[in-house]
Amino acid sequence: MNECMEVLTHFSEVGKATGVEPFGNGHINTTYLVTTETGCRLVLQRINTNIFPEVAALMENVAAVTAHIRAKTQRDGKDAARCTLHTRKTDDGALFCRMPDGGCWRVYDYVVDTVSHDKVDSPAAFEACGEAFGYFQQQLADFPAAQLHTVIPNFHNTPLRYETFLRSVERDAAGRASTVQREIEFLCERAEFMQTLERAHAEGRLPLRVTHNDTKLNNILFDAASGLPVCVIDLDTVMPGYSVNDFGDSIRFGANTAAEDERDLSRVSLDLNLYHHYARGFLRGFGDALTPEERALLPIGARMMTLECGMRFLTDHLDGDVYFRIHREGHNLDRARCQLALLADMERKVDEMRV
Ligand code: ADP
Ligand code: GN1
Ligand code: MG
Repeated sequence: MNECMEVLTHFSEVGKATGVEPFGNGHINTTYLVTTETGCRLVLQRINTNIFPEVAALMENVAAVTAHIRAKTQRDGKDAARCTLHTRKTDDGALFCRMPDGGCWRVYDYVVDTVSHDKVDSPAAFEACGEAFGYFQQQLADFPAAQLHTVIPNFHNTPLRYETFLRSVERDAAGRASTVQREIEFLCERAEFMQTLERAHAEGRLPLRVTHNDTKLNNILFDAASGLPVCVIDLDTVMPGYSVNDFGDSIRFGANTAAEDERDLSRVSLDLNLYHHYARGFLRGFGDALTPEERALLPIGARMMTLECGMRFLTDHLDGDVYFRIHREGHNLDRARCQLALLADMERKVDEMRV
């Protein structure tokens, strides 16, 4: 925590910090909740520079996207105070602070009177979440995509993720490949399916848009009183992408009857009721901007993100847990198995997943 105090001296306008505690359940950055002597709360984050080496570019994206959302919300006459993240500047006027050890830190205002969830509260709340992520895309539909830096190239290019996975199997850095043959085969059998969205894009059926790319339930803040979404957060991966993947990532996390890392696979399945609630909200939030072809591909997006995420977890397990933060031995393998079990259930339910 001393490290945090040291960092905060470069953000002197926030005042004297009286409390710092670890915060949130993200897998990537290191997040702290800071309380100051005036009772103000802030979110202090050490940005994971292994994953985001271009921090200046990343923060330019965040600044541009949040400015766009804030301006639109104000124009629509809605409450702009909590609609998006607000970045505090350093004493030098920068969007982040680089410390002598190379650590890069940023400070956001804590979005007041909000909570985040790792589990869906109710079908209605999940539907509202779909609406919020759909609306997020609608708000960014006229954002000049060329202005965005590509912070992680090919982030949701599933066929390329597959090639990376195969290289990890080959390299077998942690000596684990022989213990996960079943999972490796499961993924290899779906190599053809992995091309679906890239092919649709190449054929002009799936446009590139400015998307969030990490639409997990805990990347949205809900109003503590009403339970309704107020703010989409974790904007690090806002880049050109496919609408259907934003839909899919929310589904694989929120419409799973079990947690993302559930070990008892008999508890893992797609909750079709939640799925359709989310879809309804997403369509409403997106409005007319979503094309009929995109709409038809939404169920593929759900399967694709579940498959890709499972493959990424398994890749990291094979690599020796170098990407996602883990909290126990074999954690990435548990996460991977859970995603693959969820995908298998989705495959059984394809007919019922049409929207
Ligand atoms: P990660 O990339 O590690 O997922 P996030 O930016 O999503 O990091 O932050 C982790 C968690 O911290 C979020 O899931 C949320 O619970 C909480 N959080 C982040 N920023 C804010 C904020 N400005 N106000 C309130 N809570 C926040
Ligand atoms: C990471 O940062 P967080 O925890 O919201 C990851 C997502 C994965 C997700 C799986 C930058 O999201 O892509 O889908 O874990 N973010 C990055 O839970 O890789
Ligand atoms: Mg997050």
